[in-house]
Amino acid sequence: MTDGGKVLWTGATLATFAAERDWGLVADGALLVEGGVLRWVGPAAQLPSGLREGIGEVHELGGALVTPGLIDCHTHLVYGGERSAEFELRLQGATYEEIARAGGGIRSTVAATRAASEAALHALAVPRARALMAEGLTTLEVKSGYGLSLEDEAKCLRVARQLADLGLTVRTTCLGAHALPPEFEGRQDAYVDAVCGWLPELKRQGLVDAVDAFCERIAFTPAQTRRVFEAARAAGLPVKLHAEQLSDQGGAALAAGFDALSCDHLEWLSDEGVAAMARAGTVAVLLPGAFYFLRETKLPPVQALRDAGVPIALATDHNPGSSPGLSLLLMLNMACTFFRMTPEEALRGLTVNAARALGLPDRGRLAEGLRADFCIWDAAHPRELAYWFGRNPLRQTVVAGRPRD
Ligand code: DI6
Ligand code: FE
Repeated sequence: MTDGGKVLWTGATLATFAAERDWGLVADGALLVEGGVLRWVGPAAQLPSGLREGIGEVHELGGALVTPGLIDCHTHLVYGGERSAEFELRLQGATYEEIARAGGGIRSTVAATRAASEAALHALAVPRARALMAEGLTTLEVKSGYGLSLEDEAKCLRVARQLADLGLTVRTTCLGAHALPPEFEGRQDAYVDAVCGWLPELKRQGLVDAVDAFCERIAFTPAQTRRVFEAARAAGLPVKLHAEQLSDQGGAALAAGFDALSCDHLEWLSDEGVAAMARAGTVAVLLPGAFYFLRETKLPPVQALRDAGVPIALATDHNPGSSPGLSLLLMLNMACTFFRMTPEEALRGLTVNAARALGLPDRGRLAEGLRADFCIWDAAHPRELAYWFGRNPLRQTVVAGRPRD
């Protein structure tokens, strides 16, 4: 294909998400792509004649469904080892928090990640990314947080950045404040100081797009989280927060005060938290995989978020402890079954609102001027993507206008 040339994709049902509500469905639709960007989107019969000139390639889609490329805006994809033994312990009655407090949990993944070379971590991360790509992933966020030293965090972030070579956009987030590493036992504040000190260096190395923290009883306090956010602000980096996952710490309101891109998990989010997020325009990232795998019963306040107009995104939260899953389509189904989101809200959560949670206004919808990242599905209506589970109707993914295998 000639890279800059015009390519027409036609004969499709488009789920454009062009408006604030509803699918933005276009029957018998067409997409005109030029230079990796959507040049025109609409009913094929209305393609202006001036734009028809010079089309070098036409793909007839025979009634397939086209959606924006899927975006996983919250993962911990780069790590060593796995935690199936901990899964067994939980089945025998131990809780996630008990395991974490006993030095298992995140800390065991930290040991395995520190012991792994960059090449080994890359070899482990590639099949995970490929599993997500098999269901239409085009943009991936990856957090550090299993290295917990400047050197090991940088190692993981470099591995994450390398995944872009697979044909993805990768955004990286420093989650140094994820857990306390063993060498800082009893010196939590000193560790927070260290994390704050890494941010300018990671930024200088071009390894980080945002900063996250785990604000929780078993992790970092709101006061410590605030210090991390102040350091992020000083380094010119936007923030996100693992907030209100296991208890209400007031983390969402704190993060909103720093104009956070997103607050994630949110099962224990209060009304004040919802209001603060609405005021700041912070996206609520819901993580049904972790909810499911930890057998949580407290639901995130979806109706309150809707009523307040807080945009809701979804993500896999892929990690070895609380969400060892690699299916975006399953997240759609779970968001509907567990959280009672509509299929339209769920898919919006993996496209438009996920893009917003990453601060990427150039994608997430099918609209003129946006990146030509889209998925072609063997489905008649987009709600089918949330309806089936264990069935993958993806036909083809297109990234910046180019078909990807
Ligand atoms: N919340 C989570 O669910 C993951 N991290 C976090 O802050 C769990 C990470 C792990 O258990 O390894
Ligand atoms: Fe997470």
